[in-house]
Amino acid sequence: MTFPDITSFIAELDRRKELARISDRVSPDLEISAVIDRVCKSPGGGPALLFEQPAGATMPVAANLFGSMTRICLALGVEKLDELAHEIEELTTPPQPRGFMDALKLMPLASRLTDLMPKTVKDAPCQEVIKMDGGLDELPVLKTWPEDGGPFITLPLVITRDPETGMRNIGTYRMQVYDRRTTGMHWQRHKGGAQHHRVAERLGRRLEVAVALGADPVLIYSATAPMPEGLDELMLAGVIGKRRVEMVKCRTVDLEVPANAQIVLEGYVEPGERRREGPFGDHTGLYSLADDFPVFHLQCITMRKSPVYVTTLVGRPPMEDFYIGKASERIFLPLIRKTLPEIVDMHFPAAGIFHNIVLVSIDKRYPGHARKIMSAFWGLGQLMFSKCIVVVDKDVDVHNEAEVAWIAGTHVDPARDIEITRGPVDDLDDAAMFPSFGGKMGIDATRKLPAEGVTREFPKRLATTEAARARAEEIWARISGK
Ligand SMILES: Cc1cc2nc3c(=O)[nH]c(=O)nc-3n(C[C@H](O)[C@H](O)[C@H](O)COP(=O)(O)O)c2cc1C
Ligand SMILES: [Mn+2]
Repeated sequence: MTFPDITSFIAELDRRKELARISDRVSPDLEISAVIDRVCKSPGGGPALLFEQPAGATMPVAANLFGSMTRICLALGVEKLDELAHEIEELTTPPQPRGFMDALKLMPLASRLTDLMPKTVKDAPCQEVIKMDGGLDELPVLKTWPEDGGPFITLPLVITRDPETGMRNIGTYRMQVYDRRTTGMHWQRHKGGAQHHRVAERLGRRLEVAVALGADPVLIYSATAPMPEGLDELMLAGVIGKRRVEMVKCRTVDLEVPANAQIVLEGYVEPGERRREGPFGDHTGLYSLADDFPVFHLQCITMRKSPVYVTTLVGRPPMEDFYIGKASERIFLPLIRKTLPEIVDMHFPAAGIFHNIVLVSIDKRYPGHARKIMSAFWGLGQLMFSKCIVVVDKDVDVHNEAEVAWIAGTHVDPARDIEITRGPVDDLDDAAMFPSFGGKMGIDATRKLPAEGVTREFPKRLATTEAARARAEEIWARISGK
């Protein structure tokens, strides 16, 4: 089961005692963020938070809604994230028909796919109230860290269309509030929104933008997912949510927004316009430096009668975005395996903020195989940002970071097993030689083959006999009182 909107999700979290309600008048200026940070740093990620009456605000603020394994699973309608991986695997691996009757059996698959397409509705909760002269001062936007350039909307669904092809994109890009009608638009150069803006600028045209705040959990997740360019995030939402996403036409721009959103900002980005954005306390745990970014001009706000402002805090890991990223790690693994079937598993440790540390296990089949995987990642969608990739054999559990460290330490000769290259890096990587262009490292921690020039004998791993192990378990059960 997935949730029709964010309020039903919040109600379910409440029922499951996964929500802490805070009635104190906590300030959106640093205080709410400090509370979120404290909660995220508690074991397991702490509860979801509902600030019922933030100081100076006319609506409640919800945060850390997805910030635990339990809640990200609940949000996406599964017990374990791997269930989603299985579904996606099934959906993307159509059985091979051997004849007409077999082919007929495939029909349900086709109808399942059309069942997932978004559909347009006329009446939408997100348009209960329409404010043509509405301003961002109505929203309890958080200033998150002391040296932030201002308040930032951190969990928006930014919707644009490619001015030439009409293809839709939805991405989560922070928006710095400059005043009641303008914000920054922090789509980084590699992202879908930035590409649409590039096309619009080439055509010398204004790019219409709609921003949905507080859509349903599956949609909020889907906007953060590293979907290949040109694939609609709403299809992914359809697959995960197992229903068609309902969209409604905006009032002032030629775009559609999720009908179930809490708040919608309609507006546009002008070609050529830039403004200083940042600094911003980022998910690197550092302040991202101020830089020039496009500007979003608000022309209309629509909302529910009693909306909730849904937000997230980024900062030094672990934070809520670790769990959101975990979902992408699991969901995209089967898709990556479509072209790289030798990949057994992968893990992005929280401390590595997704791409700084990437641990991959492979079924090694030939000389240079680990390096092939590194090259593939460096050329594959947002995996291109992978800064340090550690490749291990399939018998290593990549989710056990200590095990990977042990294996890397014992299996790697740095003079031989490290691959250094250069390429595009994440915009937020301030250690890189140049902005968004820098070095990457791959560590081949697999067992080496003679054909890789390693003819020295390599020792076996320690393990006792089955019989001795069974005896040990028996004695352990007794002395540990189990
Ligand atoms: C909480 C959060 C905030 C994010 N902020 C930004 C941002 O400000 N700019 C950006 O380019 N990407 C940001 N991202 C990452 C993008 O949402 C992500 O790369 C997404 O896949 C982009 O989608 P796209 O490929 O359709 O552009 C953020 C992700 C999360 C989870
Ligand atoms: Mn996209």
